[in-house]
Amino acid sequence: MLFDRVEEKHVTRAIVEEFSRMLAEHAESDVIIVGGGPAGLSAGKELAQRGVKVLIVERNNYLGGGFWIGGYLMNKITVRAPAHRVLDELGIPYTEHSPGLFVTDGPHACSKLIASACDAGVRILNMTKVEDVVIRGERVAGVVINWTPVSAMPREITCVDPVSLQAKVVIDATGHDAEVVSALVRRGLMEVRGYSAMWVERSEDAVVEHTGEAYPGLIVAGMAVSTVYGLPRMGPTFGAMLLSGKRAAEAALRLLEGREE
Ligand code: 48H
Repeated sequence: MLFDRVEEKHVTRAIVEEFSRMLAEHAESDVIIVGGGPAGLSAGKELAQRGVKVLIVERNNYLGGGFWIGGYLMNKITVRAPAHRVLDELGIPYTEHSPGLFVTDGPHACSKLIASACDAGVRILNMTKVEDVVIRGERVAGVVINWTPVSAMPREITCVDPVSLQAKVVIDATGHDAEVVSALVRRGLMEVRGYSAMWVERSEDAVVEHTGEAYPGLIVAGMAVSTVYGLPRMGPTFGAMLLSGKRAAEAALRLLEGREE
């Protein structure tokens, strides 16, 4: 026989035991990143490379968010200078389509970004939806999670309580819906303006500049920043998502080190 002798029970035990160990270890993390799109992955990679214990919680069964496919279902990704330097860091090939505008393939770019986060040591919970926050005093101190399929079932046949994960810092990288922030908005603790109309040249600088702590213990990154502060959208160009992730990581490091934002 080509393969070692392994039975079904061994496969099942391997999965259950390894998953349970990982989840138990991450009942508390230094940083929980909600959303595994370009902003969340970029933040996770930067933090894990610096030895921070990071968990990405992603509601889908795949990572990458909108980074797999560019605009209009065409899998070309664009970034504007200087964000092509991030593509260099990740070893992603690209071409300069016009001065300052770079094009790469979505699947290649996205899979390299995911691999870089995994290589750095980020742990990932897929098919897990963040539905609420943990609050300690005036500070976000974790997230409330449930299996994604639970929220897809009719309310009358689901009575599955969620569980919680604690973290010193939470990053909302959930994209357009800013779902972690929304949990604070529902309680009257924050206000959100909603992202504004498309204006590429204004949007990307603004997203990176506004990336940071939006509520004690909660940092916003990526498209969620536009939603929170009413910034213009940028369409299918991703440089600001990558640089916002890096900036969110820097903000998280400052909070972990006890330095105020
Ligand atoms: C767990 C969740 C939850 C939840 C959502 O949409 P994303 O790719 O977000 P960003 O900010 O990294 O990148 C935005 C970019 O993809 C984009 O759409 C751009 C640039 N648009 C411009 C424009 O003009 O429209 O990824 C967010 C991720 C996804 O994977 C979601 O599944 C996940 O977050 N997510 N995960 N719990 N409650 N909500």
